[in-house]
Amino acid sequence: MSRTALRICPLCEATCGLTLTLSRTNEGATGTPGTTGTTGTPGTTVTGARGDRDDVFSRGFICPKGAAFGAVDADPDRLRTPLVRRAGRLEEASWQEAFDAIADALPALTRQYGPQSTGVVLGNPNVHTMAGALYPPMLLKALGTRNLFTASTLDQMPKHVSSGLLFGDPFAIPVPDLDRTDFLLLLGANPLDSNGSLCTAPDFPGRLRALRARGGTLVVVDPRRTRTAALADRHLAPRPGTDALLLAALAHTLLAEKLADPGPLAPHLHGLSELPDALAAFTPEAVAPRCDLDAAAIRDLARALAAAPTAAVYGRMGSCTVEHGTLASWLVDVLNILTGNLDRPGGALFPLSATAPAPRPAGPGKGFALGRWTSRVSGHPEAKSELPLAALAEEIDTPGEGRIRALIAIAANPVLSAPDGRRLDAALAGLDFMVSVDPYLNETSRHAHVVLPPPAPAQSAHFDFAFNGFAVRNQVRFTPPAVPLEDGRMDECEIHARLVLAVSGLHGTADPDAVDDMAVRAALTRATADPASPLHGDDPTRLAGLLTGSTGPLRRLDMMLRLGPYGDQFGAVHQFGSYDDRPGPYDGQPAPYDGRPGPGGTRAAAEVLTLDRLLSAPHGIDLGPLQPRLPDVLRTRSGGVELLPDPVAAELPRLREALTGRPAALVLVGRRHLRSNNSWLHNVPALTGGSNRCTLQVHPEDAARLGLADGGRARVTADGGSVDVPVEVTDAVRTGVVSLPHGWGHDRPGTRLSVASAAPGANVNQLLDGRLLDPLSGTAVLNGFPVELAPLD
Ligand SMILES: Nc1nc2c(c(=O)[nH]1)N[C@H]1C(S)=C(S)[C@@H](COP(=O)(O)OP(=O)(O)OC[C@H]3O[C@@H](n4cnc5c(=O)[nH]c(N)nc54)[C@H](O)[C@@H]3O)O[C@H]1N2
Ligand SMILES: Nc1nc2c(c(=O)[nH]1)N[C@H]1C(S)=C(S)[C@@H](COP(=O)(O)OP(=O)(O)OC[C@H]3O[C@@H](n4cnc5c(=O)[nH]c(N)nc54)[C@H](O)[C@@H]3O)O[C@H]1N2
Ligand code: SF4
Ligand SMILES: [Mo]
Repeated sequence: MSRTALRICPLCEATCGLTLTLSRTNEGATGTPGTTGTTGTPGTTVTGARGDRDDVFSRGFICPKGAAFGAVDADPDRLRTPLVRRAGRLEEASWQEAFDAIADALPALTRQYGPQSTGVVLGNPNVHTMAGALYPPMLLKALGTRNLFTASTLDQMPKHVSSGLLFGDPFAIPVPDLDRTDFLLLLGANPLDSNGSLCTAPDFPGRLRALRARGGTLVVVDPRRTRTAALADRHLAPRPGTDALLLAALAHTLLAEKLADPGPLAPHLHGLSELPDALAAFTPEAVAPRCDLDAAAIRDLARALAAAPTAAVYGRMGSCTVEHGTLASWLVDVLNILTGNLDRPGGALFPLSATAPAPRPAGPGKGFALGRWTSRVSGHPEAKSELPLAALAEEIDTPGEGRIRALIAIAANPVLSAPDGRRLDAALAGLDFMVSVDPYLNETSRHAHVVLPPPAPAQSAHFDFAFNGFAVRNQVRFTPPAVPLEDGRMDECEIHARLVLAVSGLHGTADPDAVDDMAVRAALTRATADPASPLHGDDPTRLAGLLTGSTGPLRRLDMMLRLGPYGDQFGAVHQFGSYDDRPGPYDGQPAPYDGRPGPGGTRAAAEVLTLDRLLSAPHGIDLGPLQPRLPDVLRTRSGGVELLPDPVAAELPRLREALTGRPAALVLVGRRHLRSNNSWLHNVPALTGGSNRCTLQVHPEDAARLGLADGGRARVTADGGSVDVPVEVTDAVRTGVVSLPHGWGHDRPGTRLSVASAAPGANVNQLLDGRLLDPLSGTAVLNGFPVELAPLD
């Protein structure tokens, strides 16, 4: 017999709702090899996954990764018990033994060497798990360390920094209003393969097609002719690393040709009058040779952007993980502001997530500071309380006071995902103690002294704390575990809570629920002490007693929903009475991307939110299209938008220098494949092979010049070392640019990745030595760095 269960897909930022088919293996429903396996209660297998057509946001969309959910879930290489290092070898152990080992080691190290001696690395899947949202802040507080490194400094940190400086809040990131815009300028993103990033939009491809179908314009800027570029009205293929120059020239043109018109934003803008001078050098004619674009095409683009009834500029990986990543990220929003598109329907809007703090009245905020401390070895400034992941190895292997001696890595594989994996690999091997919270024994976790494996995704509840804040439509969804927790497994929330207890010296004396109770108490105490809160003066204990939810993390979710912008404020007020008075979902707005309205009645019934209410809506609750939110979102010290913040102004001279610098003859960029996900899906047979291969794409002219043949092998060399790779000759990359995907290099001993290690690929990040960073954000330059190529055969 089979049944179905809903599960929000955790495999990318699109957050599609899936309908899983679950079968009892002992009743014969075994499915095909490679797509099924045992998981959950013995005998329960995920035998299929399809898009949930009733999901209020994804409406049935699914991609090949989501369709392979069963195979991902059932990978036989997933660890089923904790591992503990004994006499140098990792051996299976009980949870008790694993946490005992941590409680024995970490507090003692802190006592001996101080709190900075423990580092924390948080990897990408933390934004895809409930545990990753709820516990790491508490872990960091318990440890008292500033040595925090996350995947953000290999990714979107430039955007956090530019938003922090512009709006005073690093999380106030405007997203393109995909379903309503008339014009989308998309730089350095390939959503047809990535399914989108910092722009949560299930069926991003369908939404782009709908944009064109309603007469809108799509312009893609990418040195590769990606599948996204192939969909565009116009594709510009600049030299990598020059987006900031291109964007500056667009802004310059708007200002010089008097096309800038911020409209109703004007009263909130500070520094507008200083922009023309700051950008004076960046004429289209000045940047064109460096970008390798036509000056007239740049002018045309600026004019088209200004002329569009509504437009959104959106930049992602290819404009972030580059030399001037923060400047490019800043200029993206400068353009949205100059064209009056920031904060208006059809432009770029700030989503309002159900677990965000309730909106507060506009006014000056605390602002955003950079470089409040610096890293020990190279003096890199912190950004958003993080240090560059590219500098982790040197913080471990450079002797001296304050050296990192212990590491907690959660859902992170920096040996492959960060620069110079070889150095990091050696550094990890020299740690006094390391903990990995990871389902796999991989290139990074093989160095751990204790590995704590979370259960497979079908056994975990799901709520998108992070991505609802970047979603193109306000909505809220929750899925409980599809399959009960298997015997001997521990929910990832409990793993994190016990880790907090173990590093706090409370292992064995307190219950993991105590960690959640602490979080609840702290938040409710803050709310009741806040004169602006409707709960001001109330009793935190009374309020805590009102929370529903069968587990600690669910009670926390209930609390966040109830305190949030759509919440019931524990009955104190119907705060969002105004919410119910808003126009209906699509009143006065163009139809959504597929013309189908949301399931009838959900919105009318969307009374104030609680966990119970969310649980009664298994396909989610639609909270309507994005709404203008200025000036309430602003948290700068001035209370306005800081168009030309000091750190940006101080960085501009370096961008001016780039106008005259000599470009490298050959640079490397990355690429993503639809059926891959960073470093950890190469162990699932259903997702490997085909186009998902680790090949070096080279333009035919470059191949001829360098004597490279399609199918041959080449050695790529750069500052960090060399890698040998198969060559794929294709004109999908422009001349002077080669492309190699990341996340490969599964050839180290001591892992348990039987599929991935049989086709290991090469680690592109070995080409980097960790020194090349976007200075304002500490983000590694992963795109557009110089390489040399030589044939191997
Ligand atoms: N050259 C180059 N390098 C890049 C990039 C690039 O474009 N080019 N992209 C960068 C980007 S954007 C990112 S985000 C990083 C990603 O790099 P990382 O943050 O290191 O993430 P992954 O490589 O995806 O590895 C994720 C780890 O989490 C584990 N994991 C999977 N599911 C779970 C779970 O539910 N719980 C826990 N606890 N662990 C889990 C996996 O086994 C794996 O060990 O890579 C970056 N590196
Ligand atoms: N299938 C799949 N989906 C994923 C992931 C995955 O690994 N596989 N990873 C997830 C993660 S962690 C993230 S962060 C997102 C990222 O999702 P996206 O932001 O869409 O990133 P990419 O797909 O890497 O696309 C970046 C594009 O930038 C181009 N590029 C390189 N250099 C430059 C440049 O200097 N200028 C411009 N304009 N373009 C440049 C590259 O050619 C590439 O096409 O994807 C997520 N989704
Ligand atoms: S696009 Fe694919 S991988 Fe991403 S959430 Fe949807 S089904 Fe999952
Ligand atoms: Mo990422």
